[in-house]
Amino acid sequence: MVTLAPVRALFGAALALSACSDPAPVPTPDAGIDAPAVDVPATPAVTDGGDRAVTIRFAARVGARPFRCGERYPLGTPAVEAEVVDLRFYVHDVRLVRADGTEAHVALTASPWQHQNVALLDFEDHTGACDQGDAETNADLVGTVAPGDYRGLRFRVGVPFAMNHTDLAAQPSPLNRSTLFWSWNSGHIFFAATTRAAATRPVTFDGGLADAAAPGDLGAQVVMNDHFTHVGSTGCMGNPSAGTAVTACAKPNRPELSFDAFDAATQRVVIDLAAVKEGSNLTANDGCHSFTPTCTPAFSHLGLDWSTGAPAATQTAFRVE
Ligand SMILES: [Cu+2]
Repeated sequence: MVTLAPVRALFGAALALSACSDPAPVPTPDAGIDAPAVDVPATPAVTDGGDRAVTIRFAARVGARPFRCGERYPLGTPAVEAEVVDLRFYVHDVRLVRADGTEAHVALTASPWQHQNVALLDFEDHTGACDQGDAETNADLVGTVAPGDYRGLRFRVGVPFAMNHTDLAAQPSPLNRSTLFWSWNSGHIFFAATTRAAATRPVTFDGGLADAAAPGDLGAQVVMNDHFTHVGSTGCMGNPSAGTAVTACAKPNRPELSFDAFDAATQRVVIDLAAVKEGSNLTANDGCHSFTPTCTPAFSHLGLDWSTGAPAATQTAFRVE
């Protein structure tokens, strides 16, 4: 028997509490520590007065279709029809690349979307099922760069270590989004891509998922399954709220993207939600909050090795058009 609306209402409340109840218990630190000394500097700006304005445009798609809140797409493996809920991510360390391979840093102009060379790209507009962010969207990096003949583009996804482990309430926009922040210890959610698909699950009388066919269970019901891809640093050591600074994170989880051929004047960087969700079953669980092996496929598509937290040459989620 299918009773979509009542169960969905029950789950609305449950999801609001559990939507991102990460961080999970902090894993034991292991090899690959990202100590601040080797982490990415926050502000490698070039400002010699001769710089020229540059805009690096992004676009969001789901396969070949534009990403739009309120629309449904076939997503995941096996493919299911899912609504889109969220697509936002931070980028930093933006560089244009010359023909000889040398780089010029793009200094991002301070704005509500850009702070100290960190930018938030935001493709959800709070319509339809998009209930994580707000109405505003941002698809452009706006900055300046030294004059030059540039052929390529490089950037990292995430918030630099030095800016990632502070009190959310003290942070300026765009670093102040509560739905893109875990805690002082774990810091920001660098990349958020969430979908919502109908899934059939055993449900208990109080709306929770049944652990067994216990008395009071309602039996199999259609519920709305939010599937998260939440990427952020894990294994972070320290407890800032107790006065102990975070000194390092075992798994930095900051992808580095590199495109040999990119013309800022005519091209865009496309993030493809379908590629992010490829290989993940969107109705089997609530997805990935960076702490569990359910992250493995999405991390690979974003160019990360989940087991080490290091960048990997496996990304399929970004392309140039
Ligand atoms: Cu999460």
